Amino acid sequence: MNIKRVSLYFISAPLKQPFITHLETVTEREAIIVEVTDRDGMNGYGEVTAFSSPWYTEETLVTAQHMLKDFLIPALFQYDIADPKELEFIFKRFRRNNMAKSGLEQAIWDLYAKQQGVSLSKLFGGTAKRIPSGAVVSGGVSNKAIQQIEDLHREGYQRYKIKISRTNDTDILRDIRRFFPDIPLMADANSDYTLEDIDHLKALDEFRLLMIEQPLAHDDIAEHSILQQKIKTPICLDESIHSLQDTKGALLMGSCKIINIKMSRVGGWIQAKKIHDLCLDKNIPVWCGGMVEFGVSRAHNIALASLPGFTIPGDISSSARYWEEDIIIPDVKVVNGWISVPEKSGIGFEINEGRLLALTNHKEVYKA
Ligand code: OSB
Ligand code: MG
Repeated sequence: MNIKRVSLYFISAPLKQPFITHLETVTEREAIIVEVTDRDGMNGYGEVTAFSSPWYTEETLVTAQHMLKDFLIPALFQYDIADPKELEFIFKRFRRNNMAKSGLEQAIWDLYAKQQGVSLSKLFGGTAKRIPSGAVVSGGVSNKAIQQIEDLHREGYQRYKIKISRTNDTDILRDIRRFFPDIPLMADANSDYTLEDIDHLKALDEFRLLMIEQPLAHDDIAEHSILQQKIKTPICLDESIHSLQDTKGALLMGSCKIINIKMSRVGGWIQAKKIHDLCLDKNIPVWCGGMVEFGVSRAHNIALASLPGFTIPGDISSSARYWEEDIIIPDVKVVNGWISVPEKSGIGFEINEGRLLALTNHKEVYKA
């Protein structure tokens, strides 16, 4: 692929509105944008979506920098790869650190697709020309959540996800259902419950949720299978799924009926595609999760969500929900509830270089 350089842009920007879960409130979003450049000066882009602190996964942007600098980039430079598929074996000897891997792997796939002159969607067998959009609403106070849903509904969003916790679920769901009896609604618990809450969780069936996302421990597979037998609401796993192997375990045990595929959580395109293919084969619907991300990650997500197994609207919303100005051109727009899948090569968006540089606090360049 003639890769001659990897550049890391350490960026940060304030969110237009804070992203709130019972675990953390994010107001300022940091990320690493990975740029790989070939000998002809062509660039590919990826995004490390780890957070500043390890509240969602164990990684942080500092651990990702360490992994990229000391292991992943040197390993990449050791081989003259002809196809990004080789990265699976090159990165395999470094355990986990999936978000660091995903950022670099994405950039290399983007470059490869541009070298071949195809879109990432087409390269991975995407079939959808447009993808349905869903949005996430912070829990907290009912009237705020209801207002947010009303605004999003006007924009045509096709699925609503509310963040819940043990101390704030029934009331807010009841209030939402009173206003919107029939909207496609789901709840994300970010692992706030235990099996002792089984009766409480059973009672949530009355809200006819599309699914409940990650009710139990972030590192659990087994107890979710017990819970799934006791509740009608389909369970969707998020935090528990880091790999194809985790997915196999969850499906074998019946721990969920739906999987949230986040490319960054599973280490990139190759693993995401494998999970997708397994779920498609086993008739398990999947959807594409979000990371309150900048446009580069959003662009990869759009391509991923165009694959045929993605039958449920994901957490891919307009750039304008979070950003005053995104780092891609054009920014991601939801029109009547849909996002169109670009046909241009690679991620199909240009980099907004002025904006990227304006958000960059620090840059590191590594040469092959
Ligand atoms: O649990 O799905 C989650 C964002 C960051 C970390 C974890 C999660 C989320 C979301 C997606 O809920 C929000 C978004 O990107 O719009
Ligand atoms: Mg989640």
